[in-house]
Amino acid sequence: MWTAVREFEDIRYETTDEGQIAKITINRPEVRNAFRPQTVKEMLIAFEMAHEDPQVGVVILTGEGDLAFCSGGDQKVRGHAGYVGDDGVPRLNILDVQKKIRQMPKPVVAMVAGYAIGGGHVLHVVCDLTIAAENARFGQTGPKVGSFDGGLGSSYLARIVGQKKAREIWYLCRQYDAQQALEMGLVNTVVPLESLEAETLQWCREMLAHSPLALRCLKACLNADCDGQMGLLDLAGNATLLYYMSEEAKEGKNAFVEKRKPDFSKFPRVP
Ligand code: 2NE
Repeated sequence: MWTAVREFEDIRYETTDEGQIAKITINRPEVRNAFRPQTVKEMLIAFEMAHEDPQVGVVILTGEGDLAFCSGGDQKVRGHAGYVGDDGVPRLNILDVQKKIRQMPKPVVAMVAGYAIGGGHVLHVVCDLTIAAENARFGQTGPKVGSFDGGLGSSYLARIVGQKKAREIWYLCRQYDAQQALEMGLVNTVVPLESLEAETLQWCREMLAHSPLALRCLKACLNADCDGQMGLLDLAGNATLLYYMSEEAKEGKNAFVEKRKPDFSKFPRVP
């Protein structure tokens, strides 16, 4: 039922439901789906494909197998100043994926079986929704392995679970099971492992039945609350998009192209 759209080395990019649902799967189960620079590069391409494809309405992010969603940065390729790829350059480019998930104007759903740990935990945090299997386990490891994510990984986490809980998660590096995650509002629902994908698809289909513009604007509005001027940029972009669709905006453009004065008199100044 899934159709592979493009071949990658570290991920899979597939669609279903006539191309309306895209699924990005981190495919490195031998390291609990830890990401290396190549993985991140491919994730960025896949998210861009989903963003640009007008057919796609919802994106699922997941990990291959039942053992892990993602275990964060691949510690075996971590070098002096970041995660080192074949080109020898150290990078922390997973932050670009976080930005992409947040900024793309379509809901992104984390489908979590097994571990969502470290930078893998942050990935599910930045997704719009998280559907967890009963075997899911969540946590940060940064202070244990000499790392931290003070950006969305902490500040946005605190918006979700509150300051005290976010500090506990980061300072103590404990793991939390799916039920605990549900109780702290970190995930949207917990389902048996065998129904994880069916349930996730059901949530996606419910969203697909709703107004794409309404969902798009809601995402931008909810982001703007925490994203400062970059949040306003996205929110205002949506306002411009809607304005371009109006007869009033079209009058301005048409008048310029037709080399005449615009006539805005017929457009009401609504209270
Ligand atoms: C994920 C977890 C809890 C799983 O435990 P378990 O017992 O199920 O598996 P095991 O045996 O630990 O792992 C299986 C194989 O996967 C590798 C392991 O080394 C092992 O390989 P072998 O030794 O058998 O060859 N593996 C697992 N996670 C890996 C990783 N992240 N990098 C490289 N190899 C990994 C357990 O494995 C675990 O705790 N993993 C480490 C989690 C972690 O600390 N992640 C990094 C956090 S920092 C980060 O992600 C980050 C950031 O903080 C800021 C910016 C960017 C990234």
